[in-house]
Amino acid sequence: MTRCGTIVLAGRPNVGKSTLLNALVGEHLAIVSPKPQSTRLPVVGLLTKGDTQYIFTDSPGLLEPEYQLHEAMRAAALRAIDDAEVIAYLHPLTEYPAPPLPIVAGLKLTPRAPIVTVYTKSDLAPSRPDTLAVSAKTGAGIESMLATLRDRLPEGPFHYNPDELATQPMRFFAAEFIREAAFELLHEELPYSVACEIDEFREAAEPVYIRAVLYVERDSQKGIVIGEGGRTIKALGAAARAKIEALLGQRVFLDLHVKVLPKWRRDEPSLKRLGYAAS
Ligand SMILES: Nc1nc2c(ncn2[C@@H]2O[C@H](COP(=O)(O)OP(=O)(O)O)[C@@H](O)[C@H]2O)c(=O)[nH]1
Ligand SMILES: [Mg+2]
Repeated sequence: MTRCGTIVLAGRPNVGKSTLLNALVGEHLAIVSPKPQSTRLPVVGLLTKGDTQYIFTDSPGLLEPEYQLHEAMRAAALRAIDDAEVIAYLHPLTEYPAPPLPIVAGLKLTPRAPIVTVYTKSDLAPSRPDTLAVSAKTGAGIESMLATLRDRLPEGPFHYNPDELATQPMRFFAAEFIREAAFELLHEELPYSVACEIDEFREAAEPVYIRAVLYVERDSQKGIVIGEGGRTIKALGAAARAKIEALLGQRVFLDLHVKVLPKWRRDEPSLKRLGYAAS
């Protein structure tokens, strides 16, 4: 009998959830940044190995909301925890021991699903007996993490074709990779004011044609994103295009524009329009 089920990667911001999702799936799906709170929406990654299909969900970090975007991110993370069949609770090994998840997450009730505590970034700390520890950097511990999760997954048929790695459409990843490039190339708080919308995605074109709008919150930010003589937006577009091409396996023409959507992080209609808040 095969096994198949959903596993949410949950934990505080910056513990390595997105990096681990990518390592598990073997493909760069979830955006990663040294800056915390880069993940805004759950990203699903699939791994089919032998008789088991793992449906992993990367989730936004559990945090105290400071503004409406944060509230939407926290709600998405809590929904992902509620929906999962197994909770992989990630915490850095350098900060052993992990406080209980309900405390970290501010949950009123203990979640229904079994919780597996997984220590991350094991390459940065000495190993400890009797702890499940992984390094997404070196791959250490991943096999034993998979074995532990497998035991907790329900028996049942696969939900997806074993060759599939992702469930979300390419335009979702295109928008995410533009944001990832913004996290790499823009400084300080500016990446947090960046959102992205795909206006057009012509997959049949050669190269694939994508028209995207990068939104910021203020005019002054627009100037910085464009940069002197358009230098910054050009570099950002090139970095994002390379990421999209790597996942798509095809050449891409990225037509990238910058616009101001005033205070979108605190504006419910804007959050809905950008797909961050449930409509
Ligand atoms: N040394 C080390 N760094 C890691 C590891 N996993 C993630 N990181 C780094 O930790 C930072 C946050 O990672 P990210 O996956 O974005 O964390 P998230 O906010 O929990 O999704 C990034 O700079 C990663 O490169 C790991 O296994 N080892
Ligand atoms: Mg993340």
